[in-house]
Amino acid sequence: MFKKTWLMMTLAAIMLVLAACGSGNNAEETGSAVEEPATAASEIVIKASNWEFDQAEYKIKKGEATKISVETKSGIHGILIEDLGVKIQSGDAEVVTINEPGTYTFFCNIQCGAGHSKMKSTIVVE
Ligand SMILES: [Cu+2]
Repeated sequence: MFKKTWLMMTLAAIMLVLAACGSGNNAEETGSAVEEPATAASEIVIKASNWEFDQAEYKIKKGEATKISVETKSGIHGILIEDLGVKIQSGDAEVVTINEPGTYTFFCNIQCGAGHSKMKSTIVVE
């Protein structure tokens, strides 16, 4: 855990340096793509542990901006909703609006150990 945090901070520092060097005259645009979680109409929380998600399905209303939060109770996990191209690490959240009803399977996208391949759940949009 500690090592990982250190690595992330180092990477962040490197990115900052690179960004500072390469920004040139479009520095103004930095940060324009940041998500605004406050605009979500509803929220679901996906709790991950070793080695499962707390629910077999999570429900979202179609067309409604929904904040998806990922929390970790044990281990280090994240989710990847392949069909939507959405990736969220534990401790993070993302606001998504899904207009197409259906069942979207997602997986843990971090090699978290022996039960990793069993970490699978679904988001049902209706
Ligand atoms: Cu995993």
